[in-house]
Amino acid sequence: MADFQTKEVSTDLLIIGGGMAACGAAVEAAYWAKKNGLKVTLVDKAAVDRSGAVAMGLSAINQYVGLKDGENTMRDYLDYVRNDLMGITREDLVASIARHVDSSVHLFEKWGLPIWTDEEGKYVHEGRWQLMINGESYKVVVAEAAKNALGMDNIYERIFITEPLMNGDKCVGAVGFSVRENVFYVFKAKSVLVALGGAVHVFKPRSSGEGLGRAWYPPWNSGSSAYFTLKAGCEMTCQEVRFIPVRFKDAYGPVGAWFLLFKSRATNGLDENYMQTRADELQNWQPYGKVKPVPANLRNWLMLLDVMEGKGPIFMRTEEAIANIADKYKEDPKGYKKKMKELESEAWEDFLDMTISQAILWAGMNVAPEEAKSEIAAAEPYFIGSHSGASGAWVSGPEDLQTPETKDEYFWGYAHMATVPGIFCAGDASGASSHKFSSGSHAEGRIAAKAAIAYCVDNPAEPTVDQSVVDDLKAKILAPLDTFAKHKGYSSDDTIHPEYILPKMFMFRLQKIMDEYAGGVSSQFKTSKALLERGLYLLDFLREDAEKLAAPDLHELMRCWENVHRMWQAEAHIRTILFRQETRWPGYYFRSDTPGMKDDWLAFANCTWKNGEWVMTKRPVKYIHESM
Ligand code: SFD
Ligand code: AMP
Repeated sequence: MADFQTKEVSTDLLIIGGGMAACGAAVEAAYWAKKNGLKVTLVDKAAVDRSGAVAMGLSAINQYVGLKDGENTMRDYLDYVRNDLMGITREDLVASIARHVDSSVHLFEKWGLPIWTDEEGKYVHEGRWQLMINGESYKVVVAEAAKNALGMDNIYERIFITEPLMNGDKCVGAVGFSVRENVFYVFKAKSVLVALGGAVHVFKPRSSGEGLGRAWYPPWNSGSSAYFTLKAGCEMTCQEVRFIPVRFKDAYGPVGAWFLLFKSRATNGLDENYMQTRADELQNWQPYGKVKPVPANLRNWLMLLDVMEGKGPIFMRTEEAIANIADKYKEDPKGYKKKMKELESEAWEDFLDMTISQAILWAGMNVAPEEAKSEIAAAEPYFIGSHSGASGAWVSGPEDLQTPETKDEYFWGYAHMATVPGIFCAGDASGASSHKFSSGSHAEGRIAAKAAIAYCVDNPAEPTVDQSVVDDLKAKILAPLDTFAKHKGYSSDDTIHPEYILPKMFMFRLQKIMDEYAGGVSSQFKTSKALLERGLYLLDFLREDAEKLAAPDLHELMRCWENVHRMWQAEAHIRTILFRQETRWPGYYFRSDTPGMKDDWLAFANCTWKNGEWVMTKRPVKYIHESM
């Protein structure tokens, strides 16, 4: 530790994370900061050009509401999100994002992102809310605008944000370390915008052995948003609402384009369509069982019922879907050939744009999607507030979207500010506002950044930092390097040691606990009070051993803290599933001791970590005007 320098950076607004939400925040904050003579600083653990979930690119923009185009009303979108989340949603937040998201999409287009258009120049939709893009360079395009807005002098890359910097109850910045050089960073700020993404690898993944590490959501998003906000004392929401996506098996290629654009079916090993053969099951989950589209977790559930009865494997009928579209051109052999080529290249581009490994797996297995069906499966659980999960911090809605009934519950001054003053959250970091995806996360970053700058203007006092707090944090954060240095060489294999635990082994233990007790893949997503309590008991031992994490180098030091962050996400999850005495999202998790939905649980399950204790709070679900 002796050769570790400390660098201090003072700023007004600190944006932590460099993904979609952070890039949106950067663009908006730069504008308002300039007007007010304020400084904005952004810190990312990676390089903004290719960091976060959109690193590989995307093939669709999944939130485009089309409000001005008159395609949809706000109520249409609010109903869609409410139904997909089985009623648990903050409509004020969803509306706040939805009314700005189209403008983010128009900015992307202006900055150079190719959005598909038809002969009339209209956007090509994948589904009602989704637009097709040539999105291999999506993140580069969005990052360029953020970099231009802030200037590279205000962007710190490859710094892993480890802990909030607190002065009593007040957040005065963040600390972290460079993953390339021996430098410990202290960022002092009047306001912090948290956009550190979701959490992957909290649960044991399906991939193992040579495929280990492959996941749908990015493994480098390791629960830092949840950790940061929990440790800062923010109230959290929907920590039980994990997301389990159905994905092409083993390389996790997304299914949206196949279900929506190509209008494919999925069938089981007996060629049955579980959405038809299991339709009666939807009666058990009313009123959400009757809505269209069927909520994502219920679609999963019908499929899982087949799998649990041994009726797998489940296949995406790519060959059938392509044939159905091409059939319309059968009369004209030349046109048919051309269409087939077009469909074939669209099928491959979908993966080449956002999940290259799926295209590689197809190539490696000689898959021609126009000839053969491909296997799909429910992935392991992820924590993601921006897709069809909802976990994140509990944030204030904007004032103008409140009703007299919601105002006292959902509004406390600045839009998208957490319950700790000065901390703002966006994208995966903010909860109960699902279905924002890449575009909505960007829009939420913009909304939160504008509010955060207003907060800085209203609260101009310089942050007061207690040096002893910084010294303690530095010692704690760098300790794994010392632990390794002190004990290495004692055992014949440095990965197995009586005095310390390496981050990978630590992660395996965490994943095993979550998989077996909290309803992971191996438990068919089933759990119960008894299992969850046993999981918490085992997590206690893991937390004790976190003190013995060891790191041979800076990269492994990052791995140590990533896994501590995951562990906190895990505990928030288990505690909140325990707190909610029902099963509301059966295709995400099923509590065998409380198998159905209960009316008195049409409510938010929130948690706060305060003075070393977990405080659980039930908060009411209140929708905003039906006329919106
Ligand atoms: O089809 C630290 N997503 C999709 N969105 C769409 O709009 N269309 C799609 O087609 C989408 N699909 C999809 C998607 C994601 C992935 C991985 C695939 C396919 C394969 C979802 C969006 O990508 C997602 O909603 C947004 O990106 C969320 O934005 P944000 O900002 O909340 O998260 P981020 O972009 O991952 O950025 C996180 C940032 O934090 C950094 N970071 N920095 C410092 N210190 C730490 N401790 C940090 N921890 C993390 C990261 O480096 C990153 O910069 S489809 O499948 O649905
Ligand atoms: P995915 O590729 O599964 O992440 O989905 C991309 C988008 O399509 C998201 O907005 C999903 O909610 C939506 N989607 C995926 N599959 C279906 C389906 N079968 N029915 C309706 N919407 C879907």
